[in-house]
Order: sequence, then structure tokens, then C-alpha cells
Amino acid sequence: MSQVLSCAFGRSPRPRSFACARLAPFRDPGSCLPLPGAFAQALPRYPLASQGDQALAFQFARPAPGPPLKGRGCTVGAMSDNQPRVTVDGAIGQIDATQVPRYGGEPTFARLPRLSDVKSADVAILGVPFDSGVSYRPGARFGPGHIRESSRLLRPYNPAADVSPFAVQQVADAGDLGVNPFNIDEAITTVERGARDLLERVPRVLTLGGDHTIALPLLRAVSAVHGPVAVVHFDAHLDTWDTYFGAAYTHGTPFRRAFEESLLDPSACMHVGTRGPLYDAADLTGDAAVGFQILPATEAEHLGTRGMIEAIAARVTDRPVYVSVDVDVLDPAFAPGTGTPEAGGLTSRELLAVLRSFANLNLVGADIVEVAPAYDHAQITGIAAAHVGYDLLSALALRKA
Ligand SMILES: [Mn+2]
Repeated sequence: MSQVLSCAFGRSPRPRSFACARLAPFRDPGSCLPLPGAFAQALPRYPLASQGDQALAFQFARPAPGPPLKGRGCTVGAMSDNQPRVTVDGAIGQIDATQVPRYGGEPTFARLPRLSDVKSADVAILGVPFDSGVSYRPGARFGPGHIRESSRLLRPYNPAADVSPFAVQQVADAGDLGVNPFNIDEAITTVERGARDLLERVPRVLTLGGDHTIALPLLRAVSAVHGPVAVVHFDAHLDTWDTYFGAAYTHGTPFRRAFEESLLDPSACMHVGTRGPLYDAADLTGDAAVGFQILPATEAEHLGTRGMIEAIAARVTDRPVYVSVDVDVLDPAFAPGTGTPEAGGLTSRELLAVLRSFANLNLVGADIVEVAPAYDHAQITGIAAAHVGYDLLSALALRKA
């Protein structure tokens, strides 16, 4: 590196051209600023990125010769994990798979940097290992780790969306929240506080669950920023029931509670992929009363993905939209590893195609829930969930670009 110029890493100043960067090691890797609230408890071992410009002063080499490349980058030197990384225009991306095989290295989502290793981020990945709200099979508490482990195959460039989601925006993994498994009320409070704290630093959060109970506190945090949101809810089930065994806060009730708390725009919410037996026909009228239009799985084949995309866009228009993906929206053939599977669901191909269309909508947040690895085989469900995350991140990248 004969010619280098120093600049602070971040969204500005970011070289316009394709640049090869070498990252200086942290000079004080032990320094750690306290994080506020529950987030501090959740992430005690991660040094905070905003620990001072000194630790974040990277040296950028002059642009490498050759044309700008989508989906290819050059490598940087050591971060806290001492792994070579792909970086484009200052966005620190994945561990470089040409130097470290994808089955090795950090088990963050897509082997992206930790949030503590970047000065700022456009999108954070947040894990919520919690499943005390389930009504049938438990195990989604292991979902965040399983999705991350299943995301090692993701590569930098998404040809279906024609975007490099980790190059045009900084995506980083914020780790897991520490959530009480024995007290649902406390768990909900912890998730809300953790999401609020994170949204003060990062504009968009993609959450890996966890069971669907966590959608309520996540919607509280998102609506505090954006106002009532249009929820597009991909699920086999309505999740607008009132109580279960007398309990108001379960994985089958988050969207009724969210409606009652005025977190939703009831003129713009939608279920996609619902199917299977209900308790009573009144379940449907009760659901409509809280603001959801239904695009059931039985309509998916008639409408095709294009028709589904048009129906969603017509419903949410330009409102801030929050996407909640219960992995059981997929047929059990595509997602066996979940708590309450129902036959006759969407294919992975249909779901991913529909999710890519959110690049044309005002996507403000998303979650992927109900991945229960104990019932998974060969990472079928985990890989599907990882790709759901990848296409949602691609949609955000296109929106940003
Ligand atoms: Mn659900």
C-alpha cells in the first residue's frame, strides 16, 4: 500500500468509485461504551462502534483499476474477528468467501460484520431467541442461530433483484437480545426496549425470531418512529385471535393486540398465504374487523406471483409497510422446521418473488419468525428463512439506491 488516504468510515465521506480498502486493527479492542437499557444487557460483550474516530479511522487505498463490479469487492484487513472482508465504497460486507470458505468464520447473518464493528449501519439484523408464546411445538428460541448458520451460503450479488445488498447499504448483525423465557410480559418489554434502542442508531431492523409473539413489541418500536404501519403478514394463520387459554399475549394474538394499541393502519393491512382449519367462521369476521384483508394460499395459484404482488401494492400503496414473515406461510415441504405447520402453503419461489416486490414499497421493517430447527432437516427451513432475509435486504437496498 504505497498510496493511501485516510478517511473516517461511514456513510460519508464514501468514495464514489469502487475502492479497495484496508482496515486498520482496533487500537483499543477492549474499550466498550455502555449500551442503554435492555440492549446493554443483551450485548455486553460487543464493543460499541461509536467508540471514537480513532478506532474507526480506516485507510482507503486508491481505487483499483478496472470497471466497477456488482457483486464483487476487494478485501479488507483485520476487524475484531480478524477475517478478510468484501467491501465496496466503504460498506463493510461479508467475510470474503474466496479466502475463507463459507463453512468457516463468524456465525453472524451472512457472515456480515457485527454492529459493534461498524461506525454506522443502514440495516441491523437482530436476533430474538424467544418461544414462550407458542401454542404447539416449541423450539423457535433456536431460530436466530439456525437462520444465521443457514445463511453462510449467501453471496454478495443478488441477480434476481440486480443488486448487491451489502454494498449499497451497510448491513450489520446486532446479535441477540437477552429475553426472559419464563415471563412473557417481561420478554415483550425487553424486545420493545431493545428494538427502540436499536432504531435510535439504525434506521431499519430485520429481526430473526423467535415465535410470533415478538411482532407486537417490534411493531410498538417501529410505529413509534413511523406512525401506524401497513402490516403485510405472511403466515398460514391469522394471528388475530383474542386469547388462548385466557392468555392475551401469545404467538396467535400479536396483531389483535397491535390493532388495539393503534400500531396498525387498519385500512392497509393484509394476510398472505393463510390456510387450513379455523376454530369457527367467526374467526374471519373478527379478523376483518381489525383491518386485515386476506390473500389466502388457495388464491396464490390463481393469481400467480404477479397477481399477488399487484394485490399487495394496491392495498398498502405508499404507506410505511412492515413485513412479518412466519415461515409457516411456506408449505411444510419447503419449511418443515416450524411450530404449527399446515399443508397447502406457498412455495419458496413464490414467497421470494413476492418479497422482492417490496423494493417498490416503503418498507420500514421486517421480521422472520417461527423457525424451529428441531423439526428441520438439512437446513431446508433455515435456508428458506435466510433467503427471505436476503431478498428483504435486497428490497431495502434497491429502495435506498
Ligand atoms: Mn404466526
